[in-house]
Amino acid sequence: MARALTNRVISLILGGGRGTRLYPLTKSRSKPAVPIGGKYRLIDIPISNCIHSGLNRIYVVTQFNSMSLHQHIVNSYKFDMFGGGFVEILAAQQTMEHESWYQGTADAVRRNVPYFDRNDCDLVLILSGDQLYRMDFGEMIARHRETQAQVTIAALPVDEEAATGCGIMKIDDQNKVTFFLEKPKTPETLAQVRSNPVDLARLGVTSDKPYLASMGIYLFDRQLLVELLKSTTAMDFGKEIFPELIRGGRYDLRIYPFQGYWEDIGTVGAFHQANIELTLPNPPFRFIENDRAIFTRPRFLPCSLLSGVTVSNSLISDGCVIGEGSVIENSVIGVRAVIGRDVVIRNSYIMGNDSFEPQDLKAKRLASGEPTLGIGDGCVIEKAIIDKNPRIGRNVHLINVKGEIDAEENAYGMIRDGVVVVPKFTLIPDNTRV
Ligand code: ADQ
Ligand code: ADP
Repeated sequence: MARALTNRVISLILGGGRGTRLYPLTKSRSKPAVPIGGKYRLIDIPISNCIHSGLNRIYVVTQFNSMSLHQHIVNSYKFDMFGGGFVEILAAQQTMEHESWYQGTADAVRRNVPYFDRNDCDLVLILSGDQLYRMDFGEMIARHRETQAQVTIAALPVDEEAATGCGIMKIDDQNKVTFFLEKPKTPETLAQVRSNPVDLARLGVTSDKPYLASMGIYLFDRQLLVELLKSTTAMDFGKEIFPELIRGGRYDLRIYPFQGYWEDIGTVGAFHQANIELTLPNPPFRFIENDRAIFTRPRFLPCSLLSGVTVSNSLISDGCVIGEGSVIENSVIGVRAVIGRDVVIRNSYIMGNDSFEPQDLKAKRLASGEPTLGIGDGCVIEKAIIDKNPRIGRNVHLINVKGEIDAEENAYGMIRDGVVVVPKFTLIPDNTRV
């Protein structure tokens, strides 16, 4: 992709509101810092897509900046290597004018206008921070410039079930957006936003996906974006800004059709599923493909030590120790995970540990009968997410005994979307049943 097309573009990654849908993974960290795929963090996905697309001026807009997010970004993205770009975190903070947190996506962008309203930027690429996909934004930018659109929205054909969770668009024969409705729920509204079969055929879409969903990936002419944000109080792009822009008919909004793998992983259920799907023999998403690797922080960790372990369809990250007789199936095991003997782990994401447990501390804990770092002997863990640095005792079963879909938070975590989630640093006594 010619540099000239992309070097006047600034990317803004929306790193999350209050993170309630991913709670308790966001209990003590900002959403972009949530670990994914064993050794990555959510923020690595949009940043890597940007870098591969020749975009190296990137802001991450987030409600709060955790030490780990800052460390991760500083240690992973050293942009002198990429020719003078940057990745910077813009955390919501109280100022003389604004006391509160960002009120929505448009508000988050509005409060950061000074960072991109500059003469060396003519387009602003707005991205979500909680999606798993690989896209060449360079092509989208080229299409935007070619068509002289004012706003281009990446669009994915979806079925009816997915349509209810997305902003849905209708287009004309020039791919201009003629209608935008955020999360249509009723049969009437769904019928209203269903695409014309002729348009779908032109895009090469099969008839079981008759809705064009906004992927939350927007390319805006910088001046128009600044004007809009200054002249309105709209808090949200999907609910307010797009419908309003289209209603007047004065603006040129187009779609950029996309048909590759793309998943919104903003809920516990979707996040769990996306991680488990990485373990399929033919995963729908790979962290490296055609030289387009997802980047992350380089670590210097030893290889994992597995003694007499039965592993199938699983990802085992570096620095793990897994004890004899354990069985790991359809699971992702994150960096530095410590798993005892005769443990069974199925359909789970074990995030691992931030550091190794010092030998003397481990000895002290063992002597006093306390659980040590990791997962103790004889545990059974199914359909769970175990956040970092757990101390799970022996013979603990985390299997959602009652088959609940959602259960209130207690000392061991909570159940969301049928997934048992154990927050960071949780201590679970021997023989506990969840
Ligand atoms: P949602 O994902 O439901 O739909 P939203 O919750 O607004 O929309 O999140 C969009 C992105 O912005 C996410 O990455 C989120 O974390 C982030 N975000 C939300 N509020 C924020 C805030 N206050 N500060 C910083 N970041 C914030 C959107 C669109 C739909 C589209 C789907 C596709 O509204 O039209 O179909 O994305 O996933
Ligand atoms: P997260 O990124 O999971 O939100 P933190 O904010 O706790 O986690 O930060 C994790 C980082 O902090 C790790 O990269 C690690 O360097 C450091 N860290 C966390 N816990 C410890 C510890 N007990 N000892 C040393 N370093 C730690």
